[in-house]
Amino acid sequence: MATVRDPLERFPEIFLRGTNPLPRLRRIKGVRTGRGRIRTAVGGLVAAVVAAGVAEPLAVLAGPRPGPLAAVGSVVVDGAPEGLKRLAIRSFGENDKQVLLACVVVVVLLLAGMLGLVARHRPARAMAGVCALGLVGAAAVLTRPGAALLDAVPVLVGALAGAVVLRTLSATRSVALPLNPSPVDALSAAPPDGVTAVGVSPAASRDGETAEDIAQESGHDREWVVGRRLFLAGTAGAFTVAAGGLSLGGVLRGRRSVEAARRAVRLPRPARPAAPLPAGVDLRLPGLSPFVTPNRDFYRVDTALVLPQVDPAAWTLRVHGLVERPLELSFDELLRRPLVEHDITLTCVSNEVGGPYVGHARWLGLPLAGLLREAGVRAGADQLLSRSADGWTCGTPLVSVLDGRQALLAVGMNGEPLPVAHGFPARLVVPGLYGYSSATKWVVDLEVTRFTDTEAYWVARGYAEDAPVKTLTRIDVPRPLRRLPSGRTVVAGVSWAQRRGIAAVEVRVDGGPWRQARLAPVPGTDTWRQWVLEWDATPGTHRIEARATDATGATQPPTRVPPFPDGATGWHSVVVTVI
Ligand SMILES: Nc1nc2c(c(=O)[nH]1)N[C@H]1C(S)=C(S)[C@@H](COP(=O)(O)O)O[C@H]1N2
Ligand SMILES: [Mo]
Repeated sequence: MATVRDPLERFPEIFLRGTNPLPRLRRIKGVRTGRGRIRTAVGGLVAAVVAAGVAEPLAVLAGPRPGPLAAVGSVVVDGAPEGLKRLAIRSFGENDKQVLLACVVVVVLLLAGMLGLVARHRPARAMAGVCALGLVGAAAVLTRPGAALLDAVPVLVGALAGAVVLRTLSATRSVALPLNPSPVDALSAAPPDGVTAVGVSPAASRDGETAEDIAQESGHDREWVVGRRLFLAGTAGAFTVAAGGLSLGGVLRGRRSVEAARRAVRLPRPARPAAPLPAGVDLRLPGLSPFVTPNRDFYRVDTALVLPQVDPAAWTLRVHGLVERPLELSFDELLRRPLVEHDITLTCVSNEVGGPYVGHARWLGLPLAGLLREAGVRAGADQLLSRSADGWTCGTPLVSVLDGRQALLAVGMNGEPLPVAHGFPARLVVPGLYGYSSATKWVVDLEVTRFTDTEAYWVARGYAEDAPVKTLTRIDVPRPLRRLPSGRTVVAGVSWAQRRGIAAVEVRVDGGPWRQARLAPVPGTDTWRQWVLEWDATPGTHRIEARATDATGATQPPTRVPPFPDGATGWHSVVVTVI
């Protein structure tokens, strides 16, 4: 047997010893054939998967922050041009996060495959490439809010593991195998000098080429000589390690989840409960959005690729900045204060006319105005800058918090602790403002400041500093492009103009006269309002349009305006065919 030069190079041997190289292995010349190229590229992929399988469980052990892939994804999210993000939200809706993570994975795999190819001839460069990838991952992790140096260790260890695998797999080469080697032959044949041809007979193979020939031709006399199956065995082994690592990471993440802590929270009774919803608030029509959106159906919009897991026992809220008496509040202290309930419809600025990013809930929380008065807002301040556990920021005009509306530091949503996806343990809700400028989930910090001093996340990306919700109407029934039987049917939907309230909704068919829809009662101005109109549908294709008028007398303008930079307007219309 030739000498073993490097412990790394024993890797193939381990597999070879355990297997009987099968006689009918086809010859794969690692150096020149297309297959060899695929094989080395696969080596790169395997290395990447192993790197992830090693880094992920370590990342979970290191702390609650997202792992390297999610960190890279978040860097992409934060750095992406606003137009691209809008496109992503429009194209992928609430699956945008999965799509983005999948893109990151694909890019990493492509790079890894390329490094695998490089590793064939330039192992040193490939190793440098792996190091570079590891450093990019580490840098991404370190830019995440709250990251400590320790958080970079898992991705670096993962990169090291990937480097070892890549080196090992790219050091394997296959050569001719005899058609019918006897096991004795195969194992006892002396390899040509300098070639550690374990298990391969230098005797003639099918096309007469021997390990020696290959070694001489290719000049790769330091390479191990192994068969394709060996490579596959190595690959399978590496995938097993990676799959084990990834599922371990998943289990550990599950244990770290705050879901159990959430279920243990007992919300206090409100000191000032909301009045029961007026009878008839919900018209209960099939296809019409229910007045109260169940928590599980509530739209979700945020930049978090991995849901922040904020332990209520460790949570505090800091109130500071331009205040007389900075203060800090624990979750227990928050729950001991007199809480109020309020019905608020939340809307996202990204919602297109007719879109889904609107929902209604009864929120339980501490009035924000009282909390700020306690801290004592100083003259000159005009912005409440709130920050979430994952570093997202939101700028709310101070006047809208202090003008008497029910702005809340909320802990409850429809009678339960906030779901993790909706900001557990605490979030802001301010009636009348789009979520990007008012509704910070996983909130941990309130800074009283000035708009001229700090720009919040979406304002830095071009959205308006002050964006009151615009009056909007959505036709829920009938659905677009529906085929309906002719005769009496209903047109129904929801309209909202938080703070102002909806005074009228009108519907028209095919540009005909506007007709008044019947409005359901509402508990106040801060909620959406259901409406319905009976319609005698005649055969043909029809366009139904709807518009609302708010309580100030302003009617929704007809022209469509896109969501950027301060919210969409225009009439919603639906085309149906009556048969
Ligand atoms: N921490 C955090 N809070 C956030 C956001 C975010 O990206 N991160 N997005 C805001 C936006 S744009 C909206 S519309 C609302 C949506 O709240 P929901 O997901 O509970 O419906 O949350 C707001 N709060
Ligand atoms: Mo939003």
